[in-house]
Formats: sequence, C-alpha cells, structure tokens
Amino acid sequence: MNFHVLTIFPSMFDEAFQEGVVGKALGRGLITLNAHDLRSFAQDHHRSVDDYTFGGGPGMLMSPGPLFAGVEHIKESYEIQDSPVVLLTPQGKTLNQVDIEQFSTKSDLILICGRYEGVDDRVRQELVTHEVSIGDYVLSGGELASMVLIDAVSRLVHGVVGSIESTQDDSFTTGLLQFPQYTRPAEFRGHKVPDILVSGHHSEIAKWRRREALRRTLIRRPDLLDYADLTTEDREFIDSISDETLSI
Ligand code: 6GU
Repeated sequence: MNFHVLTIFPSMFDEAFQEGVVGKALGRGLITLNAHDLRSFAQDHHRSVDDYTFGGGPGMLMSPGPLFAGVEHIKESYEIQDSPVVLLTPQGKTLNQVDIEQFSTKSDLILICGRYEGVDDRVRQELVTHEVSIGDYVLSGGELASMVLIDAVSRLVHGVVGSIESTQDDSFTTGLLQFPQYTRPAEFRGHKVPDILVSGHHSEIAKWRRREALRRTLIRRPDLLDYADLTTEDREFIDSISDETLSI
C-alpha cells in the first residue's frame, strides 16, 4: 500500500509516523508514504497555492493549478492513473470502518490535504474521487485528518498488525463496540476481574464478551445496532436489558 500526500506541510508527516505500528510498517516496507510539497507545483515565483474567492468573502481558497499539477505528477510518476484521489475536507463523508476497509483494498491512495477556507470547486469536480471528513468539528487543515486515514488503513494492510485476529474484534469491525478487557493483576485496588474471565470456560467467556459488547453498544452507541449483524439471541438479550437501568 502506497500513500501519496499533497500538502503544504510535508514535514508534519515525517514526524508523525516514526513511532508505533505505522512507523514499523514503513520501516519494513509494508507501506510507503510520500509527502509531496504542494508549493513545488506552484506556478509563479512566489510559490502561491491559494488566492481570493470570486464573488468576495473572507479567507483564501486553494488554487486549482498546483493541485492539478501535483496530482498529475504523482499519477504519471507512479503509473497510478486510476487510483483514488481523496480530498480531506469537513464537507466530505464522515469516515467509518467500512470506508477504511474499502480503502485498504487499494494499492495506492492519493490524499489531498485541504487548507485555508477550502479548495476551488473544479478540483472537487474534476480531480477528486472521494471527499472524506473525520468528524463533525473543524480542523485547521486536512493534514491531521489524512494521518488518521493513513493510520486506520495501514492497520488493515497484511502483516502490519501482528495477528489478523487483533483487527477482527476491533470496535466497529463487528459493528459493535468492544467488550471490556482486563489484564493482570486479577484484583487491583479492591476491584476484581469478572470471575467468568478467569474461569477458563471458553464458550462462556465468548458469550459474556458478546453480551457486554451488546450492552456497551446499546448504552453508548445505539445507532450502531441498526447496522450490526445480530442473531435472535442477541436481540433477546438487548430486549432483556433495554428496560433496565445500566451503567458501565
Ligand atoms: Cl478532513 N478537514 C478539516 N479541515 N477539518 C475536518 C476534517 C477534515 N474532518 C473533520 N474536520
């Protein structure tokens, strides 16, 4: 998986991915990350990448010239004419794990980091295949958002996360939030790990985890239950606790 980023702050990416799972994946060559300086595709001596908006109004817009030149350069040099071109913008579709799984099937992703008040709409119309937001709040630019996407997609690239199972139980992959987990000690400051988890009864543990995932999802994110893959037993359990007063 190769990430190609167009940004006015390429050095932000060098810093961000030196550590952790993604840093290790870069080191092992499982993924590559090329942060291209948008200013190097500017078409004037001032290296401008933004301009005033037609029709007036505050703020500056990212000009089409450098973005078109940058994306065309990336597509030609890596021979990736048909790769997705993702614009990170608060106007985009809010990312979810299904989107991340779909992006993880691609060999190359071109990511455009929006800055200023936005981008000239012809970029969106002619160049961009996906517009993506990471949530309902406003960042000063798309760089952090594209790092979020890169991190989430990289975890799903084969070999990046130790075992496939580690990603299969993730919150959202199953359509549910994750069940509570514990490690040693079995008792900490008077709080014990639930008996069932130290019982060694694997089928009972699996059942407990499923129920706790359902309970947590019902309380925190009931909207997710509309899309989750639920068995009759799951639905019976949800009905049985729906009326109770619960806290986690
Ligand atoms: Cl992708 N960009 C910006 N600037 N703000 C955001 C965002 C993206 N997603 C949420 N807020």
